[in-house]
Amino acid sequence: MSRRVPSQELVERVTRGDVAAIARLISRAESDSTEAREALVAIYHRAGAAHVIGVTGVPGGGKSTLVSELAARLRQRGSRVGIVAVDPSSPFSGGAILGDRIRMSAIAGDPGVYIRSMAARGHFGGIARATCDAVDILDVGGFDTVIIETVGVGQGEVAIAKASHTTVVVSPPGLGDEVQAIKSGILEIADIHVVSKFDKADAGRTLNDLKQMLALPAGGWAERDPQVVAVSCMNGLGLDELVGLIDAHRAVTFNAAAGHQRRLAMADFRLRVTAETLLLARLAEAARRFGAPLAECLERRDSNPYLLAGRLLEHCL
Ligand SMILES: Nc1nc2c(ncn2[C@@H]2O[C@H](COP(=O)(O)OP(=O)(O)OP(=O)(O)O)[C@@H](O)[C@H]2O)c(=O)[nH]1
Ligand SMILES: [Mg+2]
Repeated sequence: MSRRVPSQELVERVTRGDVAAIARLISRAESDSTEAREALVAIYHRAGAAHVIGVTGVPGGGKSTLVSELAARLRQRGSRVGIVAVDPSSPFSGGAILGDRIRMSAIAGDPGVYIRSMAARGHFGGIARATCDAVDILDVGGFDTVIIETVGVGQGEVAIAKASHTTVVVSPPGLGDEVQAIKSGILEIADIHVVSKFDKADAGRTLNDLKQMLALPAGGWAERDPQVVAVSCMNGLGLDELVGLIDAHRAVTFNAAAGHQRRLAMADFRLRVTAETLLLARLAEAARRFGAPLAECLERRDSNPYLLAGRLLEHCL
């Protein structure tokens, strides 16, 4: 192993765009080492410039392909793009992870693009918290756009969208049952809907179905007025339009007044997932120090789990 680099030094190196330092600090954020926190605090104070785009949708819907096409277009105009893939550990996933797609794409080997997979281990809040930290690290590292790819299969994955300024929901054609996407709660989080793989024969129907669903009055998403764009990564259809929509949405969320609510929602999410990490660490410590007699008491059935868990939590404050 290489020498243990002090956190402060890592922060300085990240600020200079040192990719090895970026990778190392993201790993420390992932493992949630207490000593990393000081560095992450310093990072947080320097971050806030990057446009964070969340890309989510059903497994195999074409997210990674879209992300790499998007990144290539943003690169053409000089942006530096960080990509964080929240690893689809879900059994539903087709397993084509971001890296596989990227290796075949126009941005392969481009130093202006940094790709990182977040390990999907531990409790969900921990992954979300580490993802937020990773976004900040990339931001400070000079990536002006950071894209988070996440599979929209569970509440938790969907929640990651709350960490982004602009949420893109990808719906491929031919799923048969479009209601699937509504059920999983991903339709309503979209700022921009992409109907992907629009080179496919049945894609027009999916676009119409989606537009009809969005036109329904009581859908909850109606007031968000999401945009819809049909895209094919095979022939490039709709990609420039998508970039235009993303730019327009960025302008709104970065506007001091118009974007305030959205940025507040992001901050609220950040607060909760970070609190979850802190709380779980404290709980582990409390259980280690005070858990044994409580467990004895519970084993004798002298009390009940709810009361005793409450006692344990009192030690967490
Ligand atoms: N015809 C067509 N196929 C596409 C298009 N975009 C992606 N695909 C194919 O769809 C499959 C899934 O693409 P991915 O980009 O890996 O999809 P994903 O949503 O990232 O998948 P997971 O991360 O596994 O959930 C691949 O075989 C792609 O080649 C497109 O625009 N047109
Ligand atoms: Mg993917």
